[in-house]
Amino acid sequence: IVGYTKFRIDEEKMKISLEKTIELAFSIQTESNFRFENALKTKEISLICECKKASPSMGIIDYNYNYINIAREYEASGASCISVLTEPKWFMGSDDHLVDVVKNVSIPCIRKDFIVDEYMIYQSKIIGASAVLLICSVLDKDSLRRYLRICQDLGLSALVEVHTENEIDIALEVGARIIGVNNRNLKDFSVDIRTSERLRKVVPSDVLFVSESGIKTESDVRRLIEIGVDAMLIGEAFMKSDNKSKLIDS
Ligand code: IGP
Repeated sequence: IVGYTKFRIDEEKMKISLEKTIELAFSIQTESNFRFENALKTKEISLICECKKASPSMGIIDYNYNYINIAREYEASGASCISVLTEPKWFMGSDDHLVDVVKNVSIPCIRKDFIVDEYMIYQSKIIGASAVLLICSVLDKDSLRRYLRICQDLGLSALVEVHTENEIDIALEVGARIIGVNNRNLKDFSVDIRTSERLRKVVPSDVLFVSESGIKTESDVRRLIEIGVDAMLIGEAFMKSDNKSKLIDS
């Protein structure tokens, strides 16, 4: 996925240069900065609800993918933020999905993609994202630090995704303010919610702790509340449900 994304972005760069993209990103006036982080701080426990048509582990999840209606339903049900997959090949997402969702809801949206080039951070700002995902296992420490700096300068929040203690150390060292523990092992797609339980203690309380992936049952949610997560990022369970608002309410 990373290799393909690099190739994809190189092609996009040929259409609009990095210099132009940077210029455009900084020229955009947003009403407020770091909306994603602020939204997560408003509630004791926040929900980040995801719009995702397909995934490498599941294949197509929603054949009738109406991301605008889904996002509206998430907002109406009390979601704090919306995550929109923009990766085109494995998740069948698109930057346009994010643009449309941002136009149709008033809560902050995170661009869910594999950021492997600073170009993508500027793009994210331009298409209206309030946050981006930075995955520790695909970025070296220096890139992570550099990308966080760019996010900071643009007023974008960064959800720094980790899966191990060691990655948390790196995330904290480079100054992450929001850490997302992925319960899914990206190497073999196995999911274990105990990953969040184990890593909760390692993240200091002044850094936001998001538990991501594989959250499906009421007992999963209860457990995560008990261990004191700040937010949960849920995709599949909501995407598969015909009554998202009822599920979110419960
Ligand atoms: C959502 P789930 O199991 O509820 O659908 O997971 C989210 O955590 C997952 O989509 C995700 C993801 C990612 C997708 C987590 N990290 C990185 C793409 C890239």
